[in-house]
Amino acid sequence: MGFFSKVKKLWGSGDTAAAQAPEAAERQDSQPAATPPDAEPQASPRQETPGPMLTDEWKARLTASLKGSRARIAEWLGLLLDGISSADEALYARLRFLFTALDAPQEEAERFIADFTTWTQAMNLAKVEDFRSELRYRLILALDLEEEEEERGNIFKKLTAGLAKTRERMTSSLGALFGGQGELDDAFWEGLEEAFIMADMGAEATQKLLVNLRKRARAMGVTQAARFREVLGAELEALFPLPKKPKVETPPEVVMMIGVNGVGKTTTIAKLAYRARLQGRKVLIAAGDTFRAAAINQLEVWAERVGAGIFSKSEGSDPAAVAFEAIDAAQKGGYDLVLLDTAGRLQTKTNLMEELRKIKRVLEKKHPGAPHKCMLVIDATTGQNALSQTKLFHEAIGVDEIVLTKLDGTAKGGVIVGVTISHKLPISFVGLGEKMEDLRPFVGEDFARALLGE
Ligand SMILES: Nc1nc2c(ncn2[C@@H]2O[C@H](COP(=O)(O)OP(=O)(O)O)[C@@H](O)[C@H]2O)c(=O)[nH]1
Ligand SMILES: [Mg+2]
Repeated sequence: MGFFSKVKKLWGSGDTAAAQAPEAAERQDSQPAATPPDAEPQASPRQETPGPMLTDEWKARLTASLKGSRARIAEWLGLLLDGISSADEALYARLRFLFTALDAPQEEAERFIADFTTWTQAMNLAKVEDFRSELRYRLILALDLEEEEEERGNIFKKLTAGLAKTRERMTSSLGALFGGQGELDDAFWEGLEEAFIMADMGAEATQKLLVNLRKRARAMGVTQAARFREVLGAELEALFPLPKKPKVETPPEVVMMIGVNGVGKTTTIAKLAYRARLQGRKVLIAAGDTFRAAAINQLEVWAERVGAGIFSKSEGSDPAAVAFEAIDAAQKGGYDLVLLDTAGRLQTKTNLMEELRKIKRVLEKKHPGAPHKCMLVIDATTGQNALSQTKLFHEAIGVDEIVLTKLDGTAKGGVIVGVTISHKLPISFVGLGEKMEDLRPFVGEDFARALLGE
């Protein structure tokens, strides 16, 4: 689902009606009744800025590109930003033209633009080079393009770049193994074991992986080291379970974020809230980390920036009470999604686990089905610690999904394989940087390809 309650997808449909110019597309509620069906897409004259930035030639080029056989976000973005130097009326007029061409309801188009304006101002993104990727990500989510070929390629590139160090560490040893002419003998398996341990997969997961690889090699009839790469690739691609889509009988959907301090819980909440908002959902963030006033404050700032509601109580309040009251507020306010932040002080391990269990119980009682997801955030740079944290939280609370942050630039990305093998938990998102756009859905197959290199 995208930001717009209605958009006409002109690209890639292959149907002839859609292959007509969007000018001829049927107009519905978003257009005044008096608009002739063959009129050009127009925003209301009050908002239109004609002139050099919105020429007929430019309109024709964008329109032609929209009618292409696939979504070409880079091309659309290039056209939108061509000759534009800052986030100003000229850019908004072009965005209006784009949204009108796609038949997006005018009110929602204006909301998108207002939202973007607020963001660029709050984040001080005055110049095109500062906000280009931000605008791209917003359009991707708003128009539901994340699964499209071009964007998948873009995420894959980021993932590959993020995994460069892990890949180096792993493939330098694997390269020697796979490059050999020998059989899959004891020396080969020992070398493999060492490479996995080096990549932070953990001892237990390494043993399980080796057993699976022996089976797979037999099944695939691979006996030579030179062909083992195929075996490993296939094993990794098949490894990752998909996250389940939770059934939400009555809204709001409630997601509880857990994990130790510093792994990226709060910023991940901001990123998830931002995504959900740009997919058209109404989001409430609940400040369940009441241990420090600064944590509450940090969340309030994020909520404001990403356009989410915030529910918070004073420092030192009972986090279970925050959870309870936040659900009340969400039900009354018609929210679709509640993201609950929690504390992560591991110094007081038993207290923390007790506190989290209590929050979970309160949620279950207050709102049947909640928490619909318990998401554990782990930090890839901590390597083996991420493995032990997963064990601890999963055993004490029950984890549904994992978000792996800070995968950008770490050499310990192999931990993801270890966590998956040891706990069989799905990884729903990976953090590839500090920007909002750097939290992306995890695709196991892409991860495997990025890790092994192509
Ligand atoms: N490089 C990078 N930094 C991240 C990522 N996710 C979070 N961070 C940073 O990690 C730090 C701690 O994040 P925070 O959300 O406060 O952690 P919390 O204590 O778990 O709530 C912040 O500086 C974030 O910007 C990521 O995917 N990549
Ligand atoms: Mg925090």
